[in-house]
Amino acid sequence: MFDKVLVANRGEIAIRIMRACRDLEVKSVAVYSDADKASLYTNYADEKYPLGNPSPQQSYLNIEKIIDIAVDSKADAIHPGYGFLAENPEFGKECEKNGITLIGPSGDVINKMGDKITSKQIMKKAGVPVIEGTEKGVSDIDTATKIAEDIGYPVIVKASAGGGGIGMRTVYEEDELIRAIESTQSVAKTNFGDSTVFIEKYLEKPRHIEFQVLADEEGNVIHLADRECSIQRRHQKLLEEAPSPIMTDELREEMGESTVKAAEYIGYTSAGTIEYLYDNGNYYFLEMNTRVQVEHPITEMVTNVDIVKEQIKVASGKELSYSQNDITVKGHAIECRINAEDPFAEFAPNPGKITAYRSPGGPGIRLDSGVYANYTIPPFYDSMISKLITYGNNRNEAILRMKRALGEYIVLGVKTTIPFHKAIIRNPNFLSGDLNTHFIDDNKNKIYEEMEVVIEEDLEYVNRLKSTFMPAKKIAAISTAVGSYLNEAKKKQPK
Ligand code: MV4
Repeated sequence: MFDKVLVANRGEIAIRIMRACRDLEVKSVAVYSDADKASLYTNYADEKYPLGNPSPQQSYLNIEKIIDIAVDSKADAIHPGYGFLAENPEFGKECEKNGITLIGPSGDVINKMGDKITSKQIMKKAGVPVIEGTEKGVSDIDTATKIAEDIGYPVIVKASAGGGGIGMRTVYEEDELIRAIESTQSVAKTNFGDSTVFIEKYLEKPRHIEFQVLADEEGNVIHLADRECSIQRRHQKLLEEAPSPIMTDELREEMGESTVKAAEYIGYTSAGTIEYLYDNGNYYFLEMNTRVQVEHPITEMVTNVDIVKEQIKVASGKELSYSQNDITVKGHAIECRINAEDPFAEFAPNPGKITAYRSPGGPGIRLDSGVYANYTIPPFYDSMISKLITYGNNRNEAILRMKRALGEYIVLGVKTTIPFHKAIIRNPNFLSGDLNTHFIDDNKNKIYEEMEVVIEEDLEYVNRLKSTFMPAKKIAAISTAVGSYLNEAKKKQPK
């Protein structure tokens, strides 16, 4: 096992990784920008080293600085978390040159899975279902027209180098095809420096279901079942659950087998995720994420496997602690991503000082947080401040616990997505498990109406807190903050 691991990330995921290190009795090293000197993770680590200027390019994306710190601190491995350098093959090469283990898959696999056409070709060869469409890039319009006609409209034009929802256009009739191809090519060229595009059948109301993979260096590959990730807004997930409400033992067996086959075929190591689109009883490979994901805790809750711990163990050359037969899905878990964003202003980031903070607790609650009372959220990075995860023996119990936990959770001073989550958790379509990737758009009006109700309930709750530990002055401040939020919310109702 490693003696010391440097965590090349910040916020809640940095703490999550350091917790796994501590459980393994491995020392952890934090790197922090000037904006993260007072962050929770910075001071949780056994050692901390400054990165200087807060700009991501100069701090958490600065390969040279991070490698230098790893060498100086005598760390034998680096965990990149998600985002930043997590899927950067260049970083892996630099680690290798300096004799440092990168906790993650090989650069070769990252490259292959980063290209949508390549990954789709590979998965097709591996025998994993893929969406009907072109197997290569298309550029001439005659070929494109013929292909689209064969597949049948609607089709979708996608950039091979695309990501985060950038470089995608749906086409409902032939007239729109040329323009869609040209515009996707141009967007792809600008954003990714590669104008290659391909065409697929467009699935109109699919679910996004993904499978967690773990693989060691001995060739052992297992899957940790499914997560339902359909509830997202502009390609940012808001709420995830495990298992998917539509999952059956048979479908899990089949999709799990596909997942393991896919990972085996590419010689995958470490933790990873295979994303599928599920439509009408069929599932199709969408892409592979070659990192540990934000939503990994819901899988940890229902499988009882510590994914980050396993990831560190396999990177140190140990075998996986589990075989497929050891893995069962028990109960249900839900995660709400709590962002410092204003749901009444198009989810604009709302950094600033957290003036009052109270964590939820009790049975079935897990809070992976990167913040604390009086902490100031810096404006330079992602707006996620914590992940609230609940577990129950079944979906209904997990939902009721989420309702309770969201109700207990107080974050004041900055606007958060908590009221939005409260509204989702009461939505009838959510409650019945009727989900697809258009859930937020399709339920928008209902969600915003419900938010008014939940904010009024927040006000009542804060008033009841008067007899608790908080000084009267603080209670007054909270009441004012919640009250003004309610007024604003009423003004900003979308048409
Ligand atoms: C699709 C699709 C429907 N049909 N492909 C969005 C992100 C990118 N990685 C792939 N995406 C989609 N590809 C076909 N052939 C719908 C989406 C999609 C989506 C997928 C997963 C989760 C949320 C989504 C939201 C909008 C569109």
